[in-house]
Amino acid sequence: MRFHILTLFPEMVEQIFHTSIIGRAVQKGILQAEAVNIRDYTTDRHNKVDDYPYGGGAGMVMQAQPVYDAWKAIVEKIGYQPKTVYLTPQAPVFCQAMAKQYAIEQDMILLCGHYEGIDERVLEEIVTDYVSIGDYVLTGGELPAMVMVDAIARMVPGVLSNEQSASTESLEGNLLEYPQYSRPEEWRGKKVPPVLLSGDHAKVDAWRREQSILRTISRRPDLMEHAQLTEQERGRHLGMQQGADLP
Ligand code: 6GU
Repeated sequence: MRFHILTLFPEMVEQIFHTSIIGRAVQKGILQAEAVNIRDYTTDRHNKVDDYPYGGGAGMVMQAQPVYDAWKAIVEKIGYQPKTVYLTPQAPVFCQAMAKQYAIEQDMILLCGHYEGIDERVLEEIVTDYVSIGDYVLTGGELPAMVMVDAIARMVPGVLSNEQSASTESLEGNLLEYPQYSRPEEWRGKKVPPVLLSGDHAKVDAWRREQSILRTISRRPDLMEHAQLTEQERGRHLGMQQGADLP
């Protein structure tokens, strides 16, 4: 998969292409990633990429021309129009299911805005998907783009080692992960749950499953509505989720 990040601050996003798991996947050729500097495409003689908003108001707006031409250059290079995501808080919130979906794309363009946003006309022309990473405001789309690249990249086959991908994941089936323990067996008087030392794999699995459910109920009750539970599990835990002492 190839990521193309349209940004005014390429140095901000380039680090993740060289670091850790994503960096290794780039080296192995499973992933490609490039940051395209929107400013390289301005036709303004002073290299300007923004201007005052029509109608007045605070801040500056990124102009359509450099964004469009930078996008067009990518499209011409790869020979088709890939999914083009504009990172904005005015959009549906990114989630694991979306990460899995995007991971099947051959190419993806991520458009990072700054200032008060980007001229609406170029967005209408090039953007296929609007995505936010949560209900708070950031100064630009670069951090959100990096969040998306990381979450999507690790879903691309071959990026994670077998060992890593085999590990049960938080949010699989909309449940949080169970707690983990490592040596020593006792630390500050706190013991590792005995079942984990029992060597009984079926029991360990059952305990972990139960912990996942309990943790989701207590930390992220909003996920329970979509959690993939068996009828038995639902029956066992339903009372905990809603007021247990209703008549
Ligand atoms: Cl995607 N962009 C910006 N600028 N702020 C955000 C965001 C995106 N998601 C949450 N806040």
